[in-house]
Amino acid sequence: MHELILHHYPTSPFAEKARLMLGFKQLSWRSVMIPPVMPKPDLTALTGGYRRTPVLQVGADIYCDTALIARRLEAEKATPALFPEGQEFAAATLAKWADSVLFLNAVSLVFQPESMAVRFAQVPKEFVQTFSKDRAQLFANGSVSRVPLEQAKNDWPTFMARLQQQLAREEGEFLLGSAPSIADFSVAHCLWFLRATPVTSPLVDTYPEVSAWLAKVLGVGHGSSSELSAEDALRMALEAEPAALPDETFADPNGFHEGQQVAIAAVDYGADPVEGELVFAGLEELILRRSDDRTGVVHVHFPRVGYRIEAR
Ligand SMILES: N[C@@H](CCC(=O)N[C@@H](CS)C(=O)NCC(=O)O)C(=O)O
Repeated sequence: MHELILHHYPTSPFAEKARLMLGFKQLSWRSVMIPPVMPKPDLTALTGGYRRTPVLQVGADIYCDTALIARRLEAEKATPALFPEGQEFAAATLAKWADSVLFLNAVSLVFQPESMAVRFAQVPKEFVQTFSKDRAQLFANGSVSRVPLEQAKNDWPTFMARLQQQLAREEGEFLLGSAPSIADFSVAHCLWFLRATPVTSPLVDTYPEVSAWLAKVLGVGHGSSSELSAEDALRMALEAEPAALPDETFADPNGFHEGQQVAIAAVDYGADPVEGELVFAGLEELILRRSDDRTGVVHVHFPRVGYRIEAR
């Protein structure tokens, strides 16, 4: 059995979502630190160009996006469930809303000048410039643009009031019932992000039921992790064979076929294409086979939803 390897950095909200999901399932994992800005030569040797954070590696299988990382973790250990039985649609849909709408509102609020000044107070000015340029580039080739700060300020209190209202009901301990699900982790990582600076933390802390729920969700912890160098992670990919393909019929609504050379990219942002041979296309997952001198043959996995396939 291969180890679970998370490529991430401490301040990334989506990485926090992945760490919490690992903690929820009480898994052991290896932690590889990646840079928060491009270039990321070790990460992109594994992914073929996907640059977003985090990425999960299991031997020679590379999982992009927390929406799919969640499904891989569910396959690793079924209980407790991230997608509880009978709530599969509600859990995935609420998570998707939080990961897109709620997250982009949080980004606007966190990156407002007053908050940035505090967040980057101890960071050299050159890095702040590099970071701003990198994030402008991240959004340059995708379908979404940043939420204007005024709009985020306008919408945020309504989101929090709705959440507060639901959580205030005695029976609603977590968003979909008595146990956490992926929906809780997707909402929580956005709030965790705002809590990181005193300028934006009141946007969470002034809602007592929300704060109490957030403390419980963050309280699941991160499981047990140990550090791993990027070099060792690449070597582990090189020495491993990709896992067997899913036991599901290859089916693509746009007629892409098994063995076709394609590129796959996120639609929203960070839309850098990854080229390879399409070896699997299912309802939730797309898999590309590609190789790199440093990793050998790897299978790069993407969620179906929110990613597009192009012929090459
Ligand atoms: N839908 C993706 C979004 C990931 C995402 O936006 N990650 C941010 C960090 S929280 C990112 O990649 N920022 C640029 C970077 O880390 O290079 C997921 O669920 O993993």
